[in-house]
Amino acid sequence: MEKILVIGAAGQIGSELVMALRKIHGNDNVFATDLKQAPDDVINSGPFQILDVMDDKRLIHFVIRNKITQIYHLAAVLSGNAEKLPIQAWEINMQSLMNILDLAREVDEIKKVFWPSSIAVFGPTTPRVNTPQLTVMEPNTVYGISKLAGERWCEYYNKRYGVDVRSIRYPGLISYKTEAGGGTTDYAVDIFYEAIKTGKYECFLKEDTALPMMFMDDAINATINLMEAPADKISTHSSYNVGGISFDPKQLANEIKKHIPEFEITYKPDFRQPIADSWPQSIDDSFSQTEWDCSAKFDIKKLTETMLNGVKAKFEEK
Ligand code: NAD
Ligand code: AKB
Repeated sequence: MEKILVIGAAGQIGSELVMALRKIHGNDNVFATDLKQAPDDVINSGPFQILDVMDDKRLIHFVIRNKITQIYHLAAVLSGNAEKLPIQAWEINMQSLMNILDLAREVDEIKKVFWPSSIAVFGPTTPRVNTPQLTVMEPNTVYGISKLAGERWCEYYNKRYGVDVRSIRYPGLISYKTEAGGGTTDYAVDIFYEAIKTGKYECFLKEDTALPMMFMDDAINATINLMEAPADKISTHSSYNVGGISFDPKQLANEIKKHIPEFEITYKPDFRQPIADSWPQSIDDSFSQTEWDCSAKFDIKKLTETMLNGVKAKFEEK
């Protein structure tokens, strides 16, 4: 029986991943942890504890006491927030990963680790359309640099110490359960809240800034598929490309207008525009697809409908 630790369980991905893992492995076998309180369903359906991933001593005690066999390490400072405090972001993103990799090396019971990378590993010199798995990688954001360095460390710990660490370069993730965590792709979440609340949205990216995106359900399925794939199918322990869908703010606004015809969008690019301009517009995940299933079911139409209904229901609950 697996005993799973999720670090960053109060965040955008963690809050949904914990619930999906509890359905598969049983509520009591999935330990949710974060620096802050998680949503009610996470706290009420199984174990939840405040735990700082930077505190390696408490972390190792927690892992041994609860006989943890798998770790999903999701805590990080995302691209937009990282540019505001680059050195602190580097410290958190790198040291937390090193704590987890060392733990997995030292504790025999830990059989698998999941750590997410990002499309931010690519940079302005990378081919931006259908970006392949192997290509030029010269990220120019502190977040992207930390993710690229993290990928190299994951591969190193796999080759040198046999740690079975698996990773996805997530595109921008879109969901309504928990707020997005300070990234460059967050406009594609915020836009739905403002569309419903005020009928207007001022976008911090230009209208034609295409980026790869994915609805959360598809991201969770891809993550679980990767973690459940047999070890002999998994050739890559740095990180895998995952494509999702690609659109720009104008296309998303037009999709929203099909449901809210009076919706208005304006554009006021800020410091996140150059970050977005340095990232791919679309991702080629054909290599990943040969080893495990990372296909997306949500297109822009289904994603828009689901987000509008989900955000509306959230406002009605309040
Ligand atoms: P998030 O900011 O919503 O959640 C991160 C969580 O980690 C937060 O709840 C935060 O409180 C927690 N955390 C921060 N420092 C911590 C610490 N020291 N100890 C314990 N917990 C701590 O982020 P997210 O969107 O859920 O992203 C999770 C991971 O996925 C990150 O590594 C991120 O880089 C990666 N990722 C996310 C996206 C996306 O679009 N959401 C895309 C690519 C990669
Ligand atoms: C961000 O915008 O920082 C994240 C990501 C793509 O890694 N959503």
